[in-house]
Amino acid sequence: MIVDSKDKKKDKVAISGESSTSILKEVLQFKIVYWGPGESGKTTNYFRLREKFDGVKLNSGYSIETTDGRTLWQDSIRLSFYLNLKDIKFNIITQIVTATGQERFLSTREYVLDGADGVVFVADSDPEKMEQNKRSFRELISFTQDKNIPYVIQLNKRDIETAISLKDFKKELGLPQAEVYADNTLVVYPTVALEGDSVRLCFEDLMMQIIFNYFKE
Ligand SMILES: Nc1nc2c(ncn2[C@@H]2O[C@H](COP(=O)(O)OP(=O)(O)OP(=O)(O)O)[C@@H](O)[C@H]2O)c(=O)[nH]1
Ligand SMILES: [Mg+2]
Repeated sequence: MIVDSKDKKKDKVAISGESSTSILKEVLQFKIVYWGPGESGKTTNYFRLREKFDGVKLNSGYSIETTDGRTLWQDSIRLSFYLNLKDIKFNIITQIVTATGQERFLSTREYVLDGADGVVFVADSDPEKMEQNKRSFRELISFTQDKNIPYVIQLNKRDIETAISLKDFKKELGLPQAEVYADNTLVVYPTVALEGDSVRLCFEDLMMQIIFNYFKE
């Protein structure tokens, strides 16, 4: 779990927004991309994370939109965390980027994915958006399959009345019906990005996978 400087009580966890007295060994830079169909809630995730990690942000971030509130190019922000492994301190700089879900911007989407260390796939709970969910998921897999990039799947808008069941969603996307994988991460993260529910959990679990991947290599 990642904690920012306001969350000092959770110090036993590995990552924090606070510098400690141990010697800084290395600065690691990662990039996380929020990917998914148009209007599934990627920019909303971005705004909630920006609020939740207010204490550790390195810049104020930007959000480039069309006049109707759709992402034209991307949203981006950089956050700084510290990871203490034994007596070695790592400064982890994470850039969060959201891709536009608009169909007509396929080429910019691929560009945004360039250099990604991890992806949050944001799907929409609206059953009428299932085809878009599937298309976007296939697109993501086709761009990432050779690169072994970790990703987590978020099923957003769990608050809507007609929300698809988790079971049906997993079936449609060809995912295992189990709730968790062996490493305890969820197969699907149900979220209400509008309220900020589980947005941080989803982000932190992906960060842990990215860090684990980094040290494994
Ligand atoms: N009911 C509900 N609405 C949500 C939720 N998350 C986002 N929305 C709404 O969905 C709409 C689209 O949200 P955005 O965050 O702009 O979606 P996006 O994925 O960035 O869209 P593009 O950039 O156009 O691909 C907005 O009206 C949000 O308020 C949620 O959890 N529940
Ligand atoms: Mg957007």
